Amino acid sequence: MPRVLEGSLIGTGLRVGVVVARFNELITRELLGGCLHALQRHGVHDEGITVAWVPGSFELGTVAMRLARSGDYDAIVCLGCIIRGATTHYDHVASAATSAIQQVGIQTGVPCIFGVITTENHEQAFDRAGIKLGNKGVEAASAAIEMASLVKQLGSVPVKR
Ligand code: INI
Repeated sequence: MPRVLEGSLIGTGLRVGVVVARFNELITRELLGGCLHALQRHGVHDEGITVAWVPGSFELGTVAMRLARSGDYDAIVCLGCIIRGATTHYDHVASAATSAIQQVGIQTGVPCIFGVITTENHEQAFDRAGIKLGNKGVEAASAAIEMASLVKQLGSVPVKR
């Protein structure tokens, strides 16, 4: 029989840091609401949840890294909304946020979830914040719980190199 490792969706006892960008706040508040609701439904207690607001998605990685390095969290969720405008600013913010968030997980071993919507316009963003196509914050919450649970199981897998 193969050894199969798979995270559960049971959040009881987990500590989760949620970093949320204020830019496009009308949308990111919906992501935050969906995320917190989903964490609670999966059993994560309020005392286990910390929410930190940052100015924009560009700043998500900095605060996520700080929380991850504190050793106080089993997973970090980053929530943001980047909407393409007439300038190239979108591309810079989107690629910087993406790679910073990825680096948090890789460098610290604490799962850091990419709950950032990247769209062409506001309508598409609202669709992904609960109007039509689900809520990215809900998806991010369950990914955080699954990854936190999986990483706990990986504690029993020895590191050799
Ligand atoms: N931040 C976002 O979260 N979404 C955006 O769409 C966005 N745009 O388009 O400019 C944005 N910019 C702000 C950026 O994240 C930083 O907060 C700012 O540049 C200060 O460092």
